[in-house]
Amino acid sequence: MTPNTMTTDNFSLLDNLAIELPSWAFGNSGTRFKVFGTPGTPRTVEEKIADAATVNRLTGLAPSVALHIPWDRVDDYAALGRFAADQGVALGTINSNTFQDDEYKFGSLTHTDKTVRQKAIDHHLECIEIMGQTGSQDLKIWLADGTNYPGQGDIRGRQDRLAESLATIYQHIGEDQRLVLEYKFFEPAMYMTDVPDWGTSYAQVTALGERAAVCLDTGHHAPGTNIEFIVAQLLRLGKLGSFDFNSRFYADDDLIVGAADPFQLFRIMFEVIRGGGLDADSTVALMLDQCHNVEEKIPGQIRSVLNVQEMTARALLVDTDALTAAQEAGDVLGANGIFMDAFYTDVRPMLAERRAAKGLPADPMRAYAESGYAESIAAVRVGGTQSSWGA
Ligand code: LRH
Ligand code: MN
Ligand code: MN
Repeated sequence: MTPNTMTTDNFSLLDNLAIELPSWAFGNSGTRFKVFGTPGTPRTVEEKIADAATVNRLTGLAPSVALHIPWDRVDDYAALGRFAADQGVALGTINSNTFQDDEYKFGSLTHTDKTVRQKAIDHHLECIEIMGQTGSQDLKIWLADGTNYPGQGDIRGRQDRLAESLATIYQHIGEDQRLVLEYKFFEPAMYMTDVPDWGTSYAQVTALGERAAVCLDTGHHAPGTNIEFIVAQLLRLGKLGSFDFNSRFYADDDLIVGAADPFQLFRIMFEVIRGGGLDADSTVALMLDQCHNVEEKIPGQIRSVLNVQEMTARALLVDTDALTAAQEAGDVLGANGIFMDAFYTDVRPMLAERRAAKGLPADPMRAYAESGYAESIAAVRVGGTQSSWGA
């Protein structure tokens, strides 16, 4: 039996951890039953960015903010970029939205009507133009396209039209830009979704070329799916472009990452590290895609990035030499024990020390509560319309 010698030698990789925040996490969200308002909720994109920058100031983990178009449409994106930079963050991924217009009732990039497909393509071209102005690298495409009843649509014809539409969009992706295609197994389509799984996304992006990759949203899988396997496979194939982190108990809940299943997050981060996804030259982009329906939004985002950091730190503790030796010796329980030893280690004191050494608050949740920021935005952000998921 190989001795298990856990060390923090690899902890320097934690310095490479950067988690992009979604602008829409700071707006009000809810279910089809009710959207609750919260004092201090942003009314403008700038206010969303200011909240995201607060999360970054307290954690040092969230240097960029993703925008969703048209929710975050502004007249001057270069000015928005300067505003973000003044706050200490950058503008990141541009997310397209072809799921809220009446014309898209029967699909967008897959629609049988060429004029609807063209409208959806043109929307993506607008997003690429915005990327030029914000300096964003990634165009993230998630499609609500799909059907509700067997026979409603021609499954194969829809794939063909999707391929053609994506190829048109891809022609406009710049040398330093990427197209990432997100999959989701169901919802809003209930019978058949046009990009339901990593295999479909992989097939579509592979046909496009080098600058197209898969986006893995952790909430978009059937219960019981082995997500870390997908992570390992996509990294192996060089096609894991980005993550949308969140967690789910049932369907696409968009709950705080690591809240539902911290062990799953640990296993995912272990595969990310194993596949080089945390190396300095990694091209895997980590992002949250969450909503905070009943909890406070800024602490919700702080908790989320800390959860990713904690599970990453635990994954870095795995004694990989001992693990490989146990695996190769057929030592099933020994290998499992090495893995679990790392998972069960409480890294919070070590991370608090690291933060303090870097001039960050040792306890960012507490620092936020004591900062007075929540009270100040509640006092100042009166009047106007609070932003919400979808606006
Ligand atoms: C779809 C999704 C996708 C959207 C976001 C708001 O469920 O995960 O990433 O852009 O939610
Ligand atoms: Mn998503
Ligand atoms: Mn989702």
